[in-house]
Amino acid sequence: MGKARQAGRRVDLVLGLLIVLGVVTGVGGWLVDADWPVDPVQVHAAAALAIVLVAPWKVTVIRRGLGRAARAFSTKALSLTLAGLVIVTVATGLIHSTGRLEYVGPLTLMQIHVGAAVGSLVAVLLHFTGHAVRPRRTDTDRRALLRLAVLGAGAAAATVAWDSGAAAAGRRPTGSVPKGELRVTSWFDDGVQRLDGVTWTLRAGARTFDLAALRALPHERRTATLDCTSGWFSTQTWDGVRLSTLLPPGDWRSVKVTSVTGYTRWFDPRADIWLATGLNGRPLTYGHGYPARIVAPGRRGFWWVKWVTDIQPSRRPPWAQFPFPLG
Ligand SMILES: Nc1nc2c(c(=O)[nH]1)N[C@H]1C(S)=C(S)[C@@H](COP(=O)(O)O)O[C@H]1N2
Ligand SMILES: [Mo]
Repeated sequence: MGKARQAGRRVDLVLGLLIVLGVVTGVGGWLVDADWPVDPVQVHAAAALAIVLVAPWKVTVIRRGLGRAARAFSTKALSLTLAGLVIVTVATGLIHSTGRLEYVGPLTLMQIHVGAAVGSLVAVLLHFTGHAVRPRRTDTDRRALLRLAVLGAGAAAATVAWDSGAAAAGRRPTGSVPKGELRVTSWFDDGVQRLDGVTWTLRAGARTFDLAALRALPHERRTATLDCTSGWFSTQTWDGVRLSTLLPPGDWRSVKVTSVTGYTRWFDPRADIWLATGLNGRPLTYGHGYPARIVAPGRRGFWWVKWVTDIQPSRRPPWAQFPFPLG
């Protein structure tokens, strides 16, 4: 095998691994709760910047490949598609971290980022099944390992530089940037519900509350930070009732909380979870979950179920649910 081809294989292998690392740490960054002592987003950024550092070599490899008449058109098209998707993924991720841009047309930057990342992963899999780049023993000689170490150090240095220079100040370990106000956000396609406070009812176990009855329960005020996986967080003051007040812990494994839209999460009955009716001293707005929504301090935004209508004991342990909402 020629030297050039081997160099190309190594660049491909490293890029493939970096893309996988990026996806794993990206999903990891969505799963971490606020107070976990890990910071996958830092590794996520380092993987992205390592891709940028390797890019010049990849450009050379791609040029050479495109020039080769023997390569099928479909292979070339796939390579270029993959390159384009990776560029979009890395660019949207880095731009997001600056906190300067949220929307591109109707899409959030994070939607584009995740969409392009999923596309990249699919293209990587097709690429490697198309012309399998299997690691060989000779790929891991001392020189290759040394280069890998240099790349790692370069990526770490670039991450520190990016963090202190370009990235928005005050980001959380989840990568989210600070916002003064909550953004009305849905996990997937739940539209804003405009519920009628007169006819709305809450079922909690065997009991049923109307809004007046819920409001008559002793409320407590607390400050909590909502940290959305779309990459922002905001700290606000909430008025609410503990879940354990509405449904005293009993002989069940979780508390199932359901929205009028069917959006559902299961909580540990002993966890610090609230049903809020007020935000900053006022009733909730429709967009933020009127008449009642979950406040889950320390949990990512997708746990904060809005437009709650049902709170029921469940035999399902809280860990036995999909990590992200399906509804
Ligand atoms: N019923 C329902 N509740 C929901 C969602 C949803 O799509 N449907 N989105 C969640 C997500 S992803 C976030 S970040 C928060 C956003 O709360 P906000 O719109 O009050 O800022 O609501 C959560 N609660
Ligand atoms: Mo979210």
